Amino acid sequence: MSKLASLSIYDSNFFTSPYPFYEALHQQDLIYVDEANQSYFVGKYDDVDAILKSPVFTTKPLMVRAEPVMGDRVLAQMEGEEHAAKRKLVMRGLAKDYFVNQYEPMIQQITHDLLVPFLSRGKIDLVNDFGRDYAVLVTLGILGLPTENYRDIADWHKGVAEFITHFDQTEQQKAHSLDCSKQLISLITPLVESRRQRPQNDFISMLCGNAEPALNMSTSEITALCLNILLAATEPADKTLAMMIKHLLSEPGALDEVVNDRRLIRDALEETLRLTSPVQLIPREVSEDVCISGNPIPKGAYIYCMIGAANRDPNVFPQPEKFRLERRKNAVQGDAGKKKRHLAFGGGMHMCLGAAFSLLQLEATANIIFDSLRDMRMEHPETYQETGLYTRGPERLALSFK
Ligand code: 2IO
Repeated sequence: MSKLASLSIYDSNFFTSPYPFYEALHQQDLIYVDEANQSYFVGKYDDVDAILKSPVFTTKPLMVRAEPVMGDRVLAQMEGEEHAAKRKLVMRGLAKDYFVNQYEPMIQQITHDLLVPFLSRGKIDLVNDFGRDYAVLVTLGILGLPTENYRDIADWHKGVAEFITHFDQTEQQKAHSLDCSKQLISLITPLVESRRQRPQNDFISMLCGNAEPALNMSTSEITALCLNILLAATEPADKTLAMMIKHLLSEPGALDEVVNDRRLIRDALEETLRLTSPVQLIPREVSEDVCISGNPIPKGAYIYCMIGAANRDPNVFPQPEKFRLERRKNAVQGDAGKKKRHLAFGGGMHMCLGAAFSLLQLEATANIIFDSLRDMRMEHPETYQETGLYTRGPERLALSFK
């Protein structure tokens, strides 16, 4: 039986590191409640897993969190046939054969081009010198959007992401985010219209539905879907990459092991997603009175699935605070005999549709980094700091290499 404990998401200790709060949650079997905001923060693996799979917990919070900056509904707000058809269409665009033939060479080129200026210097900040540009360039490449002014696009993306992931935006900051959203929408809208007139062999033309005329999406829906993909593919990518390198450098012998056996990159990525999930929270609204681990929760309350906490549940992940490359092999089995996976990609019908793609993407990039930056070391490891409550990642990752 778990008990309710108060938590303020504005608590500066929570912002500095949520991990001690997760540990207390598991040790004392807690559900956190933020009374002022009628919000419950749930972090037990089995609770989170069940919430994500249940239609009782709706994605209604996205109406206020995401829709204003997306300009229309995002995929996660949809259900039934509409959701299934649109999800399938996007997933087809991200399929493995496209990856091998089109996206992988593009990802390799972007990675290489961004690394080149640093190779002779022997130093790079993997977040600020590489990751930010990398993440947005790859996403623009997938969507077939122009890359000349990608730094502007990166800034607008940042404004949009802040609207969705920051809880304490001032009115002024909100206005800035909405302005960034306007800029992106006016960039993408004419492109959608032109692809509708003259389809090409690209992602947006595919969304315009020449292959799937029955879907008949409006321009604003397609634009919102592009913004959805821009955000979902960009935000977590550089964070995950930098945190993986950080973990490999912090765990004695781990980097060498992976550099010498590249099949282990996949394990390193999965373990990074578990230990330091780039998306920490998934919001839901409960559509009827429910009980979670014995606690009554009223209809209409917000539930934040703390996937970052669920991924450190000691009942599922022994010694959860440790980075272990072999963890996946030894995973705990669930009821159906299936290995219990981390919940960093969410779960249920809205589980990340880019999960497989993102792993292939980061695998391709990590391979090039390992080939190009030999003998990597962390500079000033004591200054390493992660930030963010909703999406979380390192502020910088200063490396030296040969
Ligand atoms: C637009 C939060 C980076 C998604 C999103 C609010 C919907 C959905 C997610 C992820 C990651 C982003 N939610 N991707 O949590 O598309």
